[in-house]
Amino acid sequence: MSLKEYQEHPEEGFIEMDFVEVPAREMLDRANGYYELMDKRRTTRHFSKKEVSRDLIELAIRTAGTAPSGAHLQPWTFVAVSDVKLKERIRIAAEEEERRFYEERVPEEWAEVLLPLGTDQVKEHLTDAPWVVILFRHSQRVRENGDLAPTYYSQESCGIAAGMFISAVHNMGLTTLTHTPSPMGFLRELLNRPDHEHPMVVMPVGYPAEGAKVPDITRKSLGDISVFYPY
Ligand code: IYR
Repeated sequence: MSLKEYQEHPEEGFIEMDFVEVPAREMLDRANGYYELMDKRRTTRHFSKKEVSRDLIELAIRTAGTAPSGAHLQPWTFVAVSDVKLKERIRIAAEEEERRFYEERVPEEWAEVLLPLGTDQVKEHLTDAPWVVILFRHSQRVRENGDLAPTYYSQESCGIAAGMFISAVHNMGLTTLTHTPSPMGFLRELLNRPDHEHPMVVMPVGYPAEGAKVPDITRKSLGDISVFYPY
């Protein structure tokens, strides 16, 4: 519908919401079940080479694509790579950036909080994981007349979509890692994306390697991450 049509018949753009009420007695069980599922999610950097079908990756991306977004512009492209050669090229370029980061650029106060996570410039996950999914954020959109116009809240929108991708991957019984090589502009060239798309996060997806390790860290308590009124 055009802007003018919307202004004249604003109700025409709306349909009935499809909302199925969950019985109150089931709500707590469902809430608990989801919390317990998500609380088992851990980030490992050690992936198995075991294959994962494309169907599963498509479903994780579809789930991420249900995220709310600023003005419903859906300002994201998920580039899913299983091509071995392309994953190798991504790894080589990412490791080059990371080497500079760890050897030259990392400030002490950043190094201090990375230490417990055991990260370094070696990025095996980029070639071990059967899939590497790169989320590109659109800072602009193409209007019907071909002009570029801004998107709104694209950082927030893509952050939400990434979160939904992560929970979808965990729910299907696989694991993913949010990797942010910095700077990561090389991904736009390597993956042929246009100038208004910005690589935001690299997410290898697969099975954890046998005996995969995770850092021995804890999560903040509810009291530490929330405030309720009234107490
Ligand atoms: N990009 C680097 C450094 C890094 C930064 C943060 I913030 C992390 O949570 C983890 C790593 C890397 O990927 O190693």
